Amino acid sequence: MQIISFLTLGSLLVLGHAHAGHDEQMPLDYVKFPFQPIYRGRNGEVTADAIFSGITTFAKLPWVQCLTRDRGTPFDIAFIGAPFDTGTSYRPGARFGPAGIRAGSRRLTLYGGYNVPLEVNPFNAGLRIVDCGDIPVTPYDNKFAIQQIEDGHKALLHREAYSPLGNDSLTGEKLVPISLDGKNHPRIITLGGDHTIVLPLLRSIYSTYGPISVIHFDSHLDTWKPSVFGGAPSAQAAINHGTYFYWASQEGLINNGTSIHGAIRTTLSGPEDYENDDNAGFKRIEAREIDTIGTDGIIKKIRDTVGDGPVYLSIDIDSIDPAFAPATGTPETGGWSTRELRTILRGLDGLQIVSADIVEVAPAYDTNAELTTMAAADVLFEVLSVMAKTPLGKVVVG
Ligand SMILES: *[C@@H]1O[C@H](CO)[C@@H](O)[C@H](O)[C@H]1NC(C)=O
Ligand SMILES: *[C@@H]1O[C@H](CO)[C@@H](O)[C@H](O)[C@H]1NC(C)=O
Ligand SMILES: [Mn+2]
Repeated sequence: MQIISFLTLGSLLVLGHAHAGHDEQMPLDYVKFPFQPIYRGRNGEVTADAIFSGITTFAKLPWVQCLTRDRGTPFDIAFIGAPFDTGTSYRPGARFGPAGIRAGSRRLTLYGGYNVPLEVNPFNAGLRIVDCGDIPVTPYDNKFAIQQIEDGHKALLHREAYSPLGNDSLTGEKLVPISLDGKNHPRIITLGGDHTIVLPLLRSIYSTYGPISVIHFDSHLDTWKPSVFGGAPSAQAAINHGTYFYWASQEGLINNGTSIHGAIRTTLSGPEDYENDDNAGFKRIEAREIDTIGTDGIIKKIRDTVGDGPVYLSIDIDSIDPAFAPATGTPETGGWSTRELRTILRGLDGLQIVSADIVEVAPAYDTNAELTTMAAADVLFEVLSVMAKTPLGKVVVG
């Protein structure tokens, strides 16, 4: 097997071997990061699989059918799509977000994937990282779809991680899991979908970690009461991409006072929207604060708010200015640059980020240059890097 001598990646090699019986199933053996020697050239040189060829998964990671035939295959971090966009108030189209983000992510490993400022290669950090494809989501019935998303996410999250929990990277002391059941669960990165999906995702997170602190990058609050946002002509209409945090707060899924929004710049129905947001348990960072306190100040505010506990990270692509990420459901000018958001995300290094998502990517409104889907993929590269650096566990004191 000539592949072996050219692969330096232990963890993915293990994955390939674990599936020796599935050789006919192309992606598992076919997708091997970084440069995938498919065949030897005339002079014995190795030709890499080009990043623009083949089947597109996130960052060309191995495709594992986690919800169906490969449900026994463990992993440490999984990407999964939730192609739902019938909770959208303005531009629809985020159902194509998972496919678009995957297309925008193809180049992530072109040079190997080493993250210079974070000093880590998340693809080569000893973790098994996979793309699970998409959760099947009906476009005909929101209630049913929201349940599908919760069930699909739980089916992945409730498993145990592939790699044993190691030792604390700073102190070297043994780590214990932070989950309610004391098990070491994998981390899930969900590709939306409109922001409504975060309600079922938080229900899943709650089932594993209890009430969670949320870091939410968005130009909008998304804690609106249904009577304010959408008018709520029916119980189902009351659950949409501007109200899901209201419901999450009502259901007790979110820690009160240790959650925070970043990049807020929406207009309001009135100042009382902020009172309502306070009641939902959130602190706020306005987009314009970047001009006064800078990225360092924003990072400090976030870290001071969420502390050392488990945190869920939800990124609306509209936190980035539409100059950099135009393809989204409800664009707002005056946002952060892609560079600024990436810097802020790197500033979350060391936090216990249990899972994350990126939402509201609607590729139909993108430029031909894939500005938005590329930004979404690069943002997730920072999230993945931060996750790869920090094991999900705590040191037991005493
Ligand atoms: C963790 O630390 C223990 C000693 O406390 C050591 O025996 C073990 O090998 C370490 N594990 C890793 C993965 O470094
Ligand atoms: C959160 O705490 C604030 C301040 O103590 C309180 O006014 C609010 O009702 C709480 N919200 C929830 C959802 O418990
Ligand atoms: Mn949002």
